[in-house]
Amino acid sequence: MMRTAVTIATLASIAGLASGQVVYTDTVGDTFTTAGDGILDIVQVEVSNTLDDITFVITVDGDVDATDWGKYLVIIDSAPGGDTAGNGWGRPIGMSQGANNWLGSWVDGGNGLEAYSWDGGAWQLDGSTNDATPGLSITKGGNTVTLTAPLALLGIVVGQDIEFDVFTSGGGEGDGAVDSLGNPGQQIGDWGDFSEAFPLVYTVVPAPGVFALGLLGGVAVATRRRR
Ligand SMILES: [Ca+2]
Ligand SMILES: [Ca+2]
Repeated sequence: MMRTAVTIATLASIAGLASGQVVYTDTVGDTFTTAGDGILDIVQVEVSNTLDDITFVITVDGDVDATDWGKYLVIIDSAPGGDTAGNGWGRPIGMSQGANNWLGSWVDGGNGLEAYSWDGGAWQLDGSTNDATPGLSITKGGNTVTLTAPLALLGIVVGQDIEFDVFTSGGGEGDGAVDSLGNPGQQIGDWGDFSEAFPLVYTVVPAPGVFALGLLGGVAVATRRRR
């Protein structure tokens, strides 16, 4: 009976890993300012994908309905090359290994999300919720902001590893990355300070359900062979 329970727990664990949902946690209280009562302080980000889209569920230590001037940003290295010093919004944030994609979002004025890509010489706006770009969406509620973008729009393919970081920023166009998901320490000391991304790795998994079933099948075979 005990063995059965352990086996089920193991299978559930493997299925969870294979679903492509990864939670990246950050320090609470690692921002230079308490402005916004926690809306700039990242607690965790859950990243997941389907065959078509990638989703970032950003949890912060404040209420984005009550205080809505925060900006929520994602920088991605998805291909060779890229911008080594800037981003789609021209904020003082860089990724020295080369950024290829930028998601910029706001949660006031009805919410909005823009997707940019680096074309080798400049950042190009590829889609926006303001233009009703298919597959691009943003929702918020309580402590979370959820961003979804089509993989094709970002030039990302199933099976590849991407490196990324998620930032919060303020309402001023010159505001930098007040918090970085990848940096457990304080990211900047003042609003306009330039800062560097702390890249994290996410593997864009193929058809999550099928992949999980395949793994479970493999476990079942291995179990039979041991008997
Ligand atoms: Ca934080
Ligand atoms: Ca941080």
